[in-house]
Amino acid sequence: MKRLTAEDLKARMTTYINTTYRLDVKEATEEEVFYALAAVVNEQVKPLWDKTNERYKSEQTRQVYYLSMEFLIGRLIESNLLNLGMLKEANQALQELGFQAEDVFTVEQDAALGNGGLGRLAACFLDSLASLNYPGHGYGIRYRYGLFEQRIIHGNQVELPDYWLKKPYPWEVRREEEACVVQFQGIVRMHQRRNGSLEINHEHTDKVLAVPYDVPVIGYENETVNTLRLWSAEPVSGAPDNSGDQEEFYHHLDFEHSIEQLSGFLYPDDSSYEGKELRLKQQYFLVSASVQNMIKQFKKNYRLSSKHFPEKIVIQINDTHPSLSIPELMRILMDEEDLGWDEAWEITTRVFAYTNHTTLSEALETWPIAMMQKLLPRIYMIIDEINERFCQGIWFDHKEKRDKIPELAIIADEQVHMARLAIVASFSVNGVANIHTEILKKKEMKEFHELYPERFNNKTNGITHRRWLMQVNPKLTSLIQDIIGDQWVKRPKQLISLLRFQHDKDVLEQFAKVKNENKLALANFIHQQMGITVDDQSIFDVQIKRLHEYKRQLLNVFHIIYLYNELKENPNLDMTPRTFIFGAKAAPSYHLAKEVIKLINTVASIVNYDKDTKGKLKVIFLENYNVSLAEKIIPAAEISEQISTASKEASGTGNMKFMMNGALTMGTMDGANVEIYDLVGEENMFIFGLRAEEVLDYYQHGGYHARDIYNKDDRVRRILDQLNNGEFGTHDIEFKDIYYNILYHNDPYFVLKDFEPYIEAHEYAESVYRDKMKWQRMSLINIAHSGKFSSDRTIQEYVNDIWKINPT
Ligand code: GPU
Repeated sequence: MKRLTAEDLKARMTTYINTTYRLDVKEATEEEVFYALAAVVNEQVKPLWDKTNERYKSEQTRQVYYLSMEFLIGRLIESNLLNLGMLKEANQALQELGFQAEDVFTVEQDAALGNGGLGRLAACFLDSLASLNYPGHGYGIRYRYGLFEQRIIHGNQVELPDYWLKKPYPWEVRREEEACVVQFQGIVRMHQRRNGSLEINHEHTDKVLAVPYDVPVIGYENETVNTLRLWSAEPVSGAPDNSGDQEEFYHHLDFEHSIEQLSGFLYPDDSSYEGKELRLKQQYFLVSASVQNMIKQFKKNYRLSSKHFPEKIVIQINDTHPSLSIPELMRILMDEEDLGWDEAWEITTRVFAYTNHTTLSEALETWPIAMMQKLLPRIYMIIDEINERFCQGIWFDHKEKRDKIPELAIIADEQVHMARLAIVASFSVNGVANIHTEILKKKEMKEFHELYPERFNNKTNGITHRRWLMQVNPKLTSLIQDIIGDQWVKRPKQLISLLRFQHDKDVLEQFAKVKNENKLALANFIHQQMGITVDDQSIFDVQIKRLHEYKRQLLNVFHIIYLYNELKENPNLDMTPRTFIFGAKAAPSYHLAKEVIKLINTVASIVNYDKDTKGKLKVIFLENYNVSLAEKIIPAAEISEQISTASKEASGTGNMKFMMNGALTMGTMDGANVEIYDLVGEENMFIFGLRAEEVLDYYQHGGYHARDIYNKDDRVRRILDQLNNGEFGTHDIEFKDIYYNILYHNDPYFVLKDFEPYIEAHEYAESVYRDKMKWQRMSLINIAHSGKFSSDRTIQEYVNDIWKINPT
């Protein structure tokens, strides 16, 4: 396929603008130019997309389907251009047409169809699948409202709806011919057939039409275009014939409205679980439409009987959110394909693989039996049977585990335990970083691991280096290319050749220069957004991620308050200036998390305007943290805060993005930080705090004594008292909840316990920063080792160990 030059792009965009808007280019707005550019991209994509699909069909390719309630894809214009090999050309074309590329790109709304790490991981995986030529597609929900837009008003988070579809979304194609019906509620009747098998009639159901919208997933310079298929909920039929009857008509409108709620909004909870019925409906809506669609395509394109399904299809479920796909496949195989239980089970258990993303108990999904039975009667019957057979199997074949049945059973204490269902039915169960997988095997899923050791495996997360290095940091990318060429683009581990330059002062200076330019750009952005001037010579210390107690933004704030107190006592303190940058959304119902946002903003409002700090301390809370904002911040970061309570962060993926952009990790031995440590060594990052075993040990023995630290450590006592006595805040109750949580609930996330080591790690980091060359060397070593964290490596491991698919 011929790549378009800047001239070609200009010509095509001009034609589009002339004919569609009947305008000259110079009269066009950024928005019109954006749609013109997107149209040109789509023109390029169309034949590649068709060809990819034809190839999969004609070669009867084995394919993987990634089922996920979240795909946090962000903006696509730049990554689509990059992957088509046209990003530079597009930048040039836009400039020559008299537009600022950035202003054109930002017309596109972020598709925020995800909360955080789990959803962004799904997006990176799709990029890697396509870029490595693998036949793999995503199935998700086309939420009309994505993750809420955050405003900060008087320091508080305020949530606004994210109506991202207000303007047409240029990347999606509605595919009405692929629509299908999803059924809820109703009555299940069973008849014994003459041959003894059961006939199932599921009647009087509520029916919803699932209509797919397809988004192309473009591989990097390889002509592969896979599909992200997002389902939208619609009424099965229009208004009734007798719509002359007003009453009836209004009733119908209410009904339509209730159906459209199904794909109405994304639940804003990250790593936490809420047992809301609408969420359960969303989950079944996704999996039923997706599994029906897979079977339909399989039959149409492969002309094989359903027995051959596991040879051609593997389904990866992204946490337990889509785990109802298991009983849904059983249902279709038995009730619609007329297979018996054993045959259906044999097929099902060869198809599913499950990824676990957390050990936090508050995130493990369980659904009340009553709710599931009412909403999904047939599905519940099937889960009940799976459970019955599973428990029988333990009773008879694993006598040694009889007493463990209550903690193994899928249905127990009035609840359906989704992780247990997923483990029992999947041929593979994986965690997302070594330490996380080990904790699953030894603690949370110990009993299951003993039953099925062969199912458990690790797949350390990754990020696409195309977006998170090449797209977001063009300066660093071209510097790396100047130094080691571009082999690493296709083989990111080749970044390791940078190591040869770790003592090359000239090279280190060049890296420093790039970082400084990126810092300046971020400083300008901050100024323009918030009117605050930050010192571009200060250390840019960044923590951007969802707000959670376990991620310990609070520890970060305590450090800032400590520095502020020091400066107040000694305004002439010799301290390298710091800029602390935060971005974080809190789940709307998560009170303590919102308090921490308020605290960060309150500290900012005090510190930033206090003359005694002499500009040495700045605290910036950037509102509405999302993928596009991350893309601006990460290239400019120098310290990457990855400070979760050890054992709590399954992997983290932000840590990898920062490392790849040359920031040094300030972190606990948690999640994938441990694997960064294994690569770069303790001398090239700042490790501090309790280890996972210590934390787990404390939990087993009822925690530690937070109060002792309060009593002994003046710095800690001062900070907590400041929170309690209203020194921060406009009225004196503002931060009491945080105070009480630490002292009266015994600091469940070990903030005080890790305070001193954290302060020391920061002091050490500051001392290293004074030695510019040393810092740059550490930074270079981090970039050099970051290739391991390309999601290309992760995907290759899924392919080799789980999916067994072939590149085309
Ligand atoms: N994660 Br469970 C989410 O982002 N949302 C969730 O609901 C659950 C987990 C995250 C983990 O917290 C993070 O450590 C991990 O890197 C990410 O999933 C991707 O695996």
